[in-house]
Amino acid sequence: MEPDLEPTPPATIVGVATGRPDGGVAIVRLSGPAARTIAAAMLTGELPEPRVAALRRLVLGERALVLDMPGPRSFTGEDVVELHVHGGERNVGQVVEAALAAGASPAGPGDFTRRAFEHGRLSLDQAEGIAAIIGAQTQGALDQARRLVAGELGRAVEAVHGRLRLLRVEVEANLDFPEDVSAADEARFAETAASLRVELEGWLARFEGGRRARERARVVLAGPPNAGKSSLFNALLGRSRALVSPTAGTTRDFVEAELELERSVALVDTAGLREASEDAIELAGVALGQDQLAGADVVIWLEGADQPALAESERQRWLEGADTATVIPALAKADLDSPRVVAGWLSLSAHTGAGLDDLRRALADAVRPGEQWIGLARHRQCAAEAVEALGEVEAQLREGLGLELVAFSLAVAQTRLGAITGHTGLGPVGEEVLHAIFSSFCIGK
Ligand SMILES: Nc1nc2c(ncn2[C@@H]2O[C@H](COP(=O)(O)OP(=O)(O)O)[C@@H](O)[C@H]2O)c(=O)[nH]1
Ligand SMILES: [Mg+2]
Repeated sequence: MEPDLEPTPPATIVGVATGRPDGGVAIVRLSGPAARTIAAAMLTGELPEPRVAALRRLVLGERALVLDMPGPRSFTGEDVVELHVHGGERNVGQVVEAALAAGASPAGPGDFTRRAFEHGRLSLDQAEGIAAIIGAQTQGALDQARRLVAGELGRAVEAVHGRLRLLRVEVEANLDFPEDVSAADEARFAETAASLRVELEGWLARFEGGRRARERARVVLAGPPNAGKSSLFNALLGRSRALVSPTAGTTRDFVEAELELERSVALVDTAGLREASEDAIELAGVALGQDQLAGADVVIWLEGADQPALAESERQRWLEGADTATVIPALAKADLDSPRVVAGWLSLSAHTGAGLDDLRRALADAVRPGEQWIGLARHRQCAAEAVEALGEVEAQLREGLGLELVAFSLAVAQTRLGAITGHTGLGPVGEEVLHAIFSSFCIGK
């Protein structure tokens, strides 16, 4: 039998592009080779002229504003038809049912965006940017997501990727004639690989700044019981949010509130840290406080000026879990007569407000994101793997291991870097990567 050489055409999918619960209008979107035929079958009249919205009556009785966007100049790159209908679960459900009855298949999560990627309308990082816009919780996250969609990261990746490709091609061109490669050529290869690695290492550092700009920084108040943490927490917020009492062990849970500095941060008050308590609830509070320390970006370490100094080793032991945080040490209750002072520590009074401006300034400095750039966790991972492969290239050249290995490591670097945009130049991006990205979308996107 003759093998069937015709590839099966992709299914035409239907999904609701607007959110749930519905607003006044819902958009039912069709994409695929049969989008226009299916839409035409759902309408009583003709499809409107391409890219011109027109009101039509649907066979099922509902009216729709219809928009026909023939491919390839559409979001997915395929023929797309949008039906803007009234919202309402029952109504919209019936419109979708009518499309299914006319031959459409239900869209899965991210299917429209995935088709856009597959037809070259979007790169992977832009598709991730769309998901990031939808999920953005902070202004920093939204700004970065928009920059991703605008293609800023993708363009930078393409530039470095192009230089990497040139180097690989040059090395590969010499594979058959290794005797023609001089030491000077090898030194030049190593130099180019090193400069690409340094550039990507710079990205890694700036990706971290980007992450900090996207996420709200966590500032955790910690220290022994009765230091004045809850009083300071309330004073910084300008209102009584946490309980204050002369009885040590009053704060048992942690309390969190938003504090506006240059940008808003999460300020967290914790139970005082001490081991000697017999009280199970207080001990549980101490454990919660330690969890908070582990997730802290900044720790305000507070001791009362009226309290005996804690041994440095004990302080360090409490702060062990907060190893990546910036620690700002401070003494509270500076208004008391002859209080303790420690060089390099802030002196504060929650009662008089003394030193609070200095503390606010120190906090704002500590949470300022620094040089920042867009780069989600997957991008960071890809760039880190490319850096590693370039390191191998340098080592292989240094040790004279042969150009085959060098060419292989360069191909690895090129593939890893290209995986950011999905354009590796060396074969397709793995299905598991695509699945992980697009399955995080909602249906209809
Ligand atoms: N004089 C003075 N007393 C304070 C100050 N801050 C807190 N205190 C007192 O210290 C005790 C413990 O305060 P609290 O905020 O509950 O400490 P925490 O256990 O660290 O949360 C309370 O009696 C407070 O009134 C301050 O700035 N000046
Ligand atoms: Mg307290």
